[in-house]
Amino acid sequence: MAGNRTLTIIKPDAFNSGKGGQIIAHLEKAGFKIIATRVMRLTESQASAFYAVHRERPFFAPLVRFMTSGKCMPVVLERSDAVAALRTAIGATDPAEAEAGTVRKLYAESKERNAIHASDSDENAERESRFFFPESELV
Ligand code: FUP
Repeated sequence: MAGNRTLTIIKPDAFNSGKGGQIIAHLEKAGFKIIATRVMRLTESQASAFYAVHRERPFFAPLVRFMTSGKCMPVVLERSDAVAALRTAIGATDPAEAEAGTVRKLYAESKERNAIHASDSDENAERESRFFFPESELV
């Protein structure tokens, strides 16, 4: 993937309120190309595995509950400097602290229900992309 791909998830709050298309359009305008996508409802075991790094944190159980509360939309995106560019495009974890015009400022309800996930490193982008998509869909 070497720096030009990342993984986003349009989370259940945004997807279920019909914001998925607008968020994809926002990301395409920011220069991202869609490589792979699907619509799915995470199981508790999938959400727990995806967020395993946070399992000791007090927000882990509510996070897993939220992420399994409805359908979501994982998307592999391609652009130069993809990880950093997507983190900039989505804004801070808490929409109250996010820059104007970012996805979270525009679409997130709260720090807990914050509309979108973005990988935080090239290594995690690759791991998270493989979590959702077979190799054959990532060519
Ligand atoms: P981010 O990389 O911006 O998605 O943020 P983190 O990796 O720190 O957190 C992952 C998810 O855990 C957030 F998107 C929302 C949730 N979270 C909380 O619910 N409360 C917190 O205090 C921090 C994170």
